Amino acid sequence: MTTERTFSIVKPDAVERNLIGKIFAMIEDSGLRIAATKKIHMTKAQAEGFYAVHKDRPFFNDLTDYMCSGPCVVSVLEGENAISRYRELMGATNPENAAEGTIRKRFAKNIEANSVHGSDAPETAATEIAYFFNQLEIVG
Ligand code: RTP
Ligand code: MG
Repeated sequence: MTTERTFSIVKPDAVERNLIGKIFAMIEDSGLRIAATKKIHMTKAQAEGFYAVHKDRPFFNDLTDYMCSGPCVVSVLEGENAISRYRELMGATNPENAAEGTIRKRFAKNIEANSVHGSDAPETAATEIAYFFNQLEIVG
């Protein structure tokens, strides 16, 4: 198996409630490593670019408003099978369906303000990492 990278966002609802450290602790306790991280406040245009894959979905405008409503923490996570492991740690999109012990079960407010984002495939991970970080900022 090879080391993989994935992209994570601690979303505005979680940053606003001072949950960055608790979410990072869950990430590190799971064995994933934080290879890069920074706090940002996205513009509407940046949020629309990031979630362009959802541009035709009914929730797109609400989602992009929410993602630029306050600061986020964007990170690159690294480890064996990091993409699927982080998706498992996050839990289901809707916290009502999220399993016990997941970040969304513990912290998410609702299906939109669901505390974290994680890439869903190697191609999206590469695109999302490059959207926010340059290679010099990532230290594995
Ligand atoms: P993410 O991309 O943020 O990691 O979440 P995901 O894969 O679990 O969910 P996805 O289907 O990609 O949706 C992206 C984000 O859009 C918001 N959402 N709102 N109101 C709604 O029905 C609805 N559905 C999705 C959530 O913030 C979701 O994480
Ligand atoms: Mg997604």
